[in-house]
Amino acid sequence: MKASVVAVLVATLLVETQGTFYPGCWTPWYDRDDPSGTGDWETLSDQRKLTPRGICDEPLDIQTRTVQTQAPVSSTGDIAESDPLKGFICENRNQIQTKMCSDYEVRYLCPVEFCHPKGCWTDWFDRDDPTGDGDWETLELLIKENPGRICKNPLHMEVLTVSGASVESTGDYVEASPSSGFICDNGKQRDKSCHDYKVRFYCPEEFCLEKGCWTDWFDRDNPSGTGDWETLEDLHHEYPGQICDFPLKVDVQTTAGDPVISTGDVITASDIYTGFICENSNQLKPPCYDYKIRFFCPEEFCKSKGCWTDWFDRDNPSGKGDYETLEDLLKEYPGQICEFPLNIEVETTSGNSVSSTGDVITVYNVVSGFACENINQPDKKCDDYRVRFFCPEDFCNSTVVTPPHGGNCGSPCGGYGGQCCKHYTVCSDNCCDSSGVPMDLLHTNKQQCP
Ligand SMILES: [Ca+2]
Ligand SMILES: [Ca+2]
Ligand SMILES: [Ca+2]
Ligand SMILES: [Ca+2]
Repeated sequence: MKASVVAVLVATLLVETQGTFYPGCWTPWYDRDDPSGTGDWETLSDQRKLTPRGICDEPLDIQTRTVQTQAPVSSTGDIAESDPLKGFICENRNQIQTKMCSDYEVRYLCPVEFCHPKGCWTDWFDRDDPTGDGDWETLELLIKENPGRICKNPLHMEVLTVSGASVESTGDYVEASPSSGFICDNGKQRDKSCHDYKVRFYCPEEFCLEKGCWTDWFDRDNPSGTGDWETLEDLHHEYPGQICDFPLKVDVQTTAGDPVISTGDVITASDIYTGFICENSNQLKPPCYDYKIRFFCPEEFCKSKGCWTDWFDRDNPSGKGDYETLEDLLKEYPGQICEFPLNIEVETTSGNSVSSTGDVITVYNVVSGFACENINQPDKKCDDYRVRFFCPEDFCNSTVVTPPHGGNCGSPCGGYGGQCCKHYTVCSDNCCDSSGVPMDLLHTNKQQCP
């Protein structure tokens, strides 16, 4: 029997609706209309005109509730019709007792092909070779050896040979599941030998949200026309490559930096599928405020936008161990490493992989950096490692301008022995060493900005 790797790749987004589980996902709640005219017209076709990326062509189900109290239609006594393919309509003329419909919002259940789950793929991992008992790429060992880089509860996994071929093509008998990882046991093969495989995992939203990045703020529209339209579709068009296809979170403020709720504007849409829409016609006091928007994108996107630092080797394992922590490195190499790296890479100073040394690693993640402690090793001695970090784009684009600039850093520079220079990462004057590298970003005078 051959274990089916395909099976673990099938998306398993199950949504419960009326006691039945469907593979799919609910859209955000939409409230397009008010009942003040002829009724509350929350039709699918009208909503899709506003938010084409936000709803599938043929929803499987629809849910409706009042905007104010989030109560079902049955609780208001309104006579209304609702259909997943048509949307929701409550006409005032059909109401006998109330004369006017309540204000409703709707959401739709879309099929799984439409859903863009808010998870993310890890890097590919290949910790083992099939030379011993087989190729053991188990989740437990991978997490232990790559702390912070794989979630504890992956939703899916993918397996390929290290050269990129499918498992099916090798004919190997393998065991694979997202909860335990991958094993190819040489003893279970007809020819007593496995191929060498690599694996990656699909992790849930919470894990990805720790690892993504915010885009810049965008403000493409003004409310002078029909409203302020900061839709994802328009923004993708106007700023190609600057926003991921499927953002994980959205953040909106007025261009003055105030929260949306402070304006009192009635917002048509503000979600990861649509972006942001404020229509002047929906406001008691038009026009809408002018808003700006930014998106939180998955790590994969962020990684395509940054740069690797140099390799750093600040410590030797001669004391308690080899401590290449981010905190120490930031102190010793100010301006050369970003404060919030997106990725970390570690190897021995002679260029070998961490897994090849067999050392038990204490710390290995983008937040804390790397540490190997001698006491944890069977031979009581760590190898000597070096680290580098992957930094966000704004850090990579920053330039250090060396003097002549002089004199705006104030007194701290004298005290720290440096000279004044300008560092665009923080948009401020810094005390720099002779090569123009800021000595310590804490000792800055933020008065001067280009
Ligand atoms: Ca409504
Ligand atoms: Ca392998
Ligand atoms: Ca705007
Ligand atoms: Ca070292």
